[in-house]
Amino acid sequence: KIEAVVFDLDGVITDTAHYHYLAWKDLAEDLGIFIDEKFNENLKGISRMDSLELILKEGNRQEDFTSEEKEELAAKKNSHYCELLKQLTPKDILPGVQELLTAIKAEGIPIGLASVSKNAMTVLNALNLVEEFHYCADAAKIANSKPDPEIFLTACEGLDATPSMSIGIEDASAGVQAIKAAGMFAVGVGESLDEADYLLKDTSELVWELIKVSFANRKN
Ligand code: G16
Ligand code: MG
Repeated sequence: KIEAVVFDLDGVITDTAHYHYLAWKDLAEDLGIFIDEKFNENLKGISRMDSLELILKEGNRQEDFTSEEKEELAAKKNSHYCELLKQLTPKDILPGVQELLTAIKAEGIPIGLASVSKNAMTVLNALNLVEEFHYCADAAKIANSKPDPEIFLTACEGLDATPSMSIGIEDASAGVQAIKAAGMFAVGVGESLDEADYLLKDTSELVWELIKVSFANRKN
């Protein structure tokens, strides 16, 4: 029996990945660094400070700032991101997600959240989805961002679920790697997620009956 389903937030439940991108792109441009959507793939599932480091590295500017200045840059990106989040409403829940949550809930299977975003609860609130989750791992208490399994293992623990009997859903390569490293079954949504056990093009393909079949037929 499936013991838990753990969701990533950005890019799976709603497209805040795009807002993160816009906010980083703006900050990077102020620093004379240019990033595109392809580069942004590397930032998905990566913590705020680690994302900033990757951007500075891209512009060869890693040594140009003190850690205090880096904190300020990260804070600036975050306030822009929070500004963009104000537009978010339940209409921004991606296709298929509400139906999936309802189907899982109907079977009494615990639902968890594994987002390394410190804004995760703000996002869930704006989408009116807080009640759907039995446990949300607290990003502030996580030492290692994805691809480390820590956040998925924390979510399983919080749901009292065995990782090998649990499913994780991700849109980012680092996230799929984190799910696999946790010993869970990985559902990948999007492109270039070869490590996923079950790969879907977009969230509208997240059909619970089909996910259950692929989990039952898993090899290990
Ligand atoms: C998300 C995003 C990342 C973002 C991180 C930290 O992770 O995918 O791009 O850098 O959260 O977000 P914040 O700056 O809001 O703390 P996840 O795990 O939800 O994909
Ligand atoms: Mg994501």
